[in-house]
Amino acid sequence: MAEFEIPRSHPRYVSLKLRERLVKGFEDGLVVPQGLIAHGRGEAFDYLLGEKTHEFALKAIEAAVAGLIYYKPRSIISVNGNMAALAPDLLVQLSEALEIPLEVNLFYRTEERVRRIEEHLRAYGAKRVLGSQCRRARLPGLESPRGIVCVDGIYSANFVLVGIEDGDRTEALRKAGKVVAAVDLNPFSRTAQMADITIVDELTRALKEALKMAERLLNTPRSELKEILESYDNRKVLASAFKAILDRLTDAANRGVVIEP
Ligand code: PTJ
Repeated sequence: MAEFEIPRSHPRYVSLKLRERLVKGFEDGLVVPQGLIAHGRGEAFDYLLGEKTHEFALKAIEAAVAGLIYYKPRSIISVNGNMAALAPDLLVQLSEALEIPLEVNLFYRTEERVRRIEEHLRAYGAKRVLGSQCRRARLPGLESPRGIVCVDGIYSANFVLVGIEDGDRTEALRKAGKVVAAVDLNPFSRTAQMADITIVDELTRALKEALKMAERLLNTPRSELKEILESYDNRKVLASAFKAILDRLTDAANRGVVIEP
């Protein structure tokens, strides 16, 4: 692809940079073409949400990080092509800060892509990555080869963080008895609806907040982590996400303006 530098002054700089990362990820064999389409759907929902991290997302991020710490050593961060292309640095930082492994787990799985994504994460400093070399098992309820997971990773985990994920797998993980936290900009999606903890936010924004949250929660007593998890109400969080979209649309419908000239 021809080199094109997006000027920092561009009003949509952040969004365009994320697109570039995905396109580069596609060219490097990390991202599938379907991942580019998935990103577009995410962008549309991000517009509706006003492209910011809402209070309801922070609540979900707090619960997700509390869960990752509480369920250690049986927690894991599942990484697909889009996540690896968009936020390799943040994923590695979170994995290192929490001492929780990353597992490359793909919807459109090929061994070559698993290996590439793993190498990509290692190039960003990941020390705990599962994927190509692990002892394998099959997640019940998912057709081959999508259900291939690592025995010492997702298969035996009690808590799984997923992002930009297909609904089928979230459902299969839930059926396998795992607590699932999901990052998904679309609160209507199967993943958003099926997860125990739904972070309705853009992946890179959510991970930045998760890192701050990790710093705060790492030394929190287990009893408090448990309390955060027990008092968390995903229905309420999802309802707030729908309401945020509704309020923004109502305001736009009343005024006909969303960008002040
Ligand atoms: O790398 P693979 O093989 O595992 O495949 C990855 C894709 C993304 C192709 C696969 O998981 C897929 O098809 O996902 P879906 O069913 O299109 O769902 C993706 C969801 O993530 C949609 O609800 C999008 O709105 C949402 N989404 C897209 N980009 C982002 C996002 N959510 C948060 N942050 C984003 N940047």
